[in-house]
Amino acid sequence: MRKTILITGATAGFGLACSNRFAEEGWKLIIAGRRGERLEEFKSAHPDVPIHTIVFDVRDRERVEQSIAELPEQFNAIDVLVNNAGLALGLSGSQEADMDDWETMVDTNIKGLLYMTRAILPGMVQRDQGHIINLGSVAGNYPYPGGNVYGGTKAFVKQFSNNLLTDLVKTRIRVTNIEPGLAESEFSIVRFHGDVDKAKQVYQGTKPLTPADIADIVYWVTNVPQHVNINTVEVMPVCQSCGPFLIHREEG
Ligand code: NDP
Ligand code: 8X3
Repeated sequence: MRKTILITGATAGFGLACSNRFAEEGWKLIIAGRRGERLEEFKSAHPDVPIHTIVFDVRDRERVEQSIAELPEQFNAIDVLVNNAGLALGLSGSQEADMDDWETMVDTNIKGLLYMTRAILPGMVQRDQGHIINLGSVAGNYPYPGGNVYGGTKAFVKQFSNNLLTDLVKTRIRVTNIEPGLAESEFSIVRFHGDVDKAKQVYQGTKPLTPADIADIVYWVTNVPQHVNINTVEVMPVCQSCGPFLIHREEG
């Protein structure tokens, strides 16, 4: 029997790559995002795959709850939830960062992820089956200049994932936090508010991770034996590593 996966942020990047991968593997897909036309394009391109589309903003709690409550019967037993929708906005220091950018990141990366999780978890617990896969980031583990609130939201995702595991220890539900480093998608275009040239520079001279690399990892963690939980996967491209501590020295 086909399993069911719900992927948020399925219109681009990691979410789109996961949609492709799980469609190829014969799963039923629930794909979500704000750009409905992209979801419909995906659905038309995969006529043999059962696909349900949800056009919503994950920040809209009521709409999230309603969309999950109203899932067609064929799709309402979700085996895997991929909490992927998310974004970074800006790379300014905290003293000058835009408060609206900060709020959008908190509302999307933290609150949106919570709305999704809270809407879907009771069904998983009732069936005593399921897997929640969160998209964290290396930014939740290591600081970098300008990472301030984005990194903070991903640190939240990390700790929330750990705490979910403790709440669910008496169930068979699995929780995995995937923490990628440099990966090329629409991520930097969004971070720089549509400045494509600036976004390109982020990847210049590098061989970054691809969305397909992340989809491979998502597929792998869902396919380990049922008694195995991959808690965390931290992954960087070979060209990336951590920097030294910053030390500011006074002149003279
Ligand atoms: P993309 O910008 O390519 O894709 C982001 C997806 O999230 C889009 O499908 C977008 O869909 C969706 N999304 C954003 N905001 C909302 C919202 N408010 N409501 C619903 N959907 C939303 O980025 P990536 O694929 O790279 O990023 C996916 C996740 O991975 C994010 O959580 C990101 O933080 C994380 N990540 C990315 C890394 C990278 O370097 N690329 C590294 C580590 C983690 P739409 O606009 O149609 O709503
Ligand atoms: C995305 C990776 O290094 O741009 O989460 O924060 S990074």
